Amino acid sequence: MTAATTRAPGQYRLRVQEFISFREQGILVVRGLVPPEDVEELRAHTEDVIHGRLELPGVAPAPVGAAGRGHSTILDASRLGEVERRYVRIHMLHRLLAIHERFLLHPRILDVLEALIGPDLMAMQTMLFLKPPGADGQGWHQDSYYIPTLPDSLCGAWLAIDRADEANGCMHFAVGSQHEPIYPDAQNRARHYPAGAPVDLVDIAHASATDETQNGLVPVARGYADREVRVEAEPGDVVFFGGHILHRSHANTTVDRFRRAFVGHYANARSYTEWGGGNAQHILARGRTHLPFAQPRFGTPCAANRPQAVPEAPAETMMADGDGMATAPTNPSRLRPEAHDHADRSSNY
Ligand SMILES: O=C(O)CCC(=O)C(=O)O
Repeated sequence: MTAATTRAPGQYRLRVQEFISFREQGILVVRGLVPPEDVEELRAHTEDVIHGRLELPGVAPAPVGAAGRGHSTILDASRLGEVERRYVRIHMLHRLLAIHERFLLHPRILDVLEALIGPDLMAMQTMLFLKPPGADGQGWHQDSYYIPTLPDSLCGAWLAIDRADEANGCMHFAVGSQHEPIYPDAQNRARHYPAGAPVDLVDIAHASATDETQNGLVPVARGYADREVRVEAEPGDVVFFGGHILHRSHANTTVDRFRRAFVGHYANARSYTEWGGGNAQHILARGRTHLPFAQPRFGTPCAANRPQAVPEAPAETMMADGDGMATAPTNPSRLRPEAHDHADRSSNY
């Protein structure tokens, strides 16, 4: 997959039942969403990271030979070196490496997000999970706790690079908990609820801790104990999940299998955020917005670098006419199909 190629297998059109399922379950698993050749490119890239063949800007280089040589993903556990342990998870590489930007803006992933939280999409964050054999998991947490957007429209897209199952630490979700508020800690309550939290909302501490005696979300998660689902995934499957749903993953207990995944986080581009440098640092992936946005640093085609992606004028006040209903469209260009980024979807990449 390169910025210039167009081999994406076409637009993914969400079905109504999938939309309903996302709302009811809090997650949506789209099997085989990313084509095998794209997953293979990403897998090969992670091999370069694991084996220290790629210098990551700003990240200390891997010790020579730390991960052995060769291209196999099946590594003898005794050869797992510092590099794999250090790189359980790497954040925000889309700001440093073109391949991460392209996967953050993968059109098939954006197709689904557009229907779930769009139409206007802001691409905010990436995480590359390597999760080698023996690596720890992550305890119960809510992603919007870390990445607040107002209004809150955060959605994660978790792309399996390897097969993920219970043994190597697949994702678990507490179905139903997508309706929970965000449980803040005492320090960040105002970030989530600037105008006041629900009166009985308790502060929690140590979200994400794998130690259940420490993680303040454990009592909340217990309320969903009979609805915890384990999501096994094959390479190319993508799990979409909203920012409120409680989720976790267990340790990778295998001795010979990585559990690699690429995760992007997105919000509706009309949500305000101060996270990650604010809206001006996040890429307009689809649609338009009245808020500032960033260009993709490596030129991956998306809404931000289409000619129509000038910052939108502030919305005109809705005027009531004779029947009391709104009148003029706030911005006529929004109504012209050719002015929207779907018009030339085939040239997405
Ligand atoms: O992949 C994992 O193990 C955890 C991922 C996760 O919790 C997230 O993306 O929010």
